Amino acid sequence: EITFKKYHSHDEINAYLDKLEKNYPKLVSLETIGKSYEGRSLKLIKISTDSSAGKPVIFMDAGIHAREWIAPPVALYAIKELVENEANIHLLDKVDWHILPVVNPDGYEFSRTNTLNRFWRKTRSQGQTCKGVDANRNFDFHWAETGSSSRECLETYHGPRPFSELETQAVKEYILRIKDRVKLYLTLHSYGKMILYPWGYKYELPEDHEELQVLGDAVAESIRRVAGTKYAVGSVTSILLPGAGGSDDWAKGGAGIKFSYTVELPGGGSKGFDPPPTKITPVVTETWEGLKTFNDYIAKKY
Ligand code: 0X9
Ligand code: ZN
Repeated sequence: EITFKKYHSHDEINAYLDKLEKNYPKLVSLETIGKSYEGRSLKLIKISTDSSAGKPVIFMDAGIHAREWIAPPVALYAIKELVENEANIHLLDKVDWHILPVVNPDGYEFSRTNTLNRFWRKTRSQGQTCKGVDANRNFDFHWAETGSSSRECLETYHGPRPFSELETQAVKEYILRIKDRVKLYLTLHSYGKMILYPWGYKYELPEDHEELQVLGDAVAESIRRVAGTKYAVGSVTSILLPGAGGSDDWAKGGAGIKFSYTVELPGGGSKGFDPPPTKITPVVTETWEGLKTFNDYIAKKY
């Protein structure tokens, strides 16, 4: 059972998804979209009130970066609210949600096993001299350009080739399979209290940046109303730093999904990536308000 009072293991997270599929067979179906390098199942949950209708899909993932532990609980809270809270069933009238709560389970588990490993970011695949690729530099859209590294021991190593990682391949293959239905791509990271849209590989803005900004601003406002948490909204390069090969850029530029956002959740703890378990509930509940605003917009538009 997911409690939001502690950070759960990948096995506990997958067991929760299994339980939902068993208890809510009409609403939930699971698909293992691939295996991680170390063989863990990448379980994706599809939440739909009518899976034969081909409704617009909101695809959301979390846990691309191992140490960003606050991100999977935000995905799990959305899952819990959509599936277990009857008052939210209307959110699914017009859209389906497809959620992968842990993209990089090997890194996540590695960061949990030993305090020395707590701030691991990358996957755990074996290179020539070091382990791990930055999965968020491994997507094939302007891959290996600015803000990524070709040195395999560095934190932003883009990998030996685009989609070298099983985990990024799995996300790519799944999204491409249903790409005409995916109207919104969301990826949860920490930390920074930012809602970011493409591009991350260059300073120019996409031609539809005004609409991306409007929706991002509405989401930030919904979050702010809960407890005053203030998010910044803008393109990656206008408010953060360039980083090519990210999943957000690929979703928009590679898969053609107009609405693509990286959400940088609030930080906490000693280095920002390690908020204490008491922060989980306030973060997941305020973020859920923002996610509902994304839902409303997509439900209205498509
Ligand atoms: O650098 C990243 O991958 C993300 N920040 S984090 O601190 N969570 O590592 C930001 C990703 C923004 N998007 C792109 N760079 N494409
Ligand atoms: Zn991240």
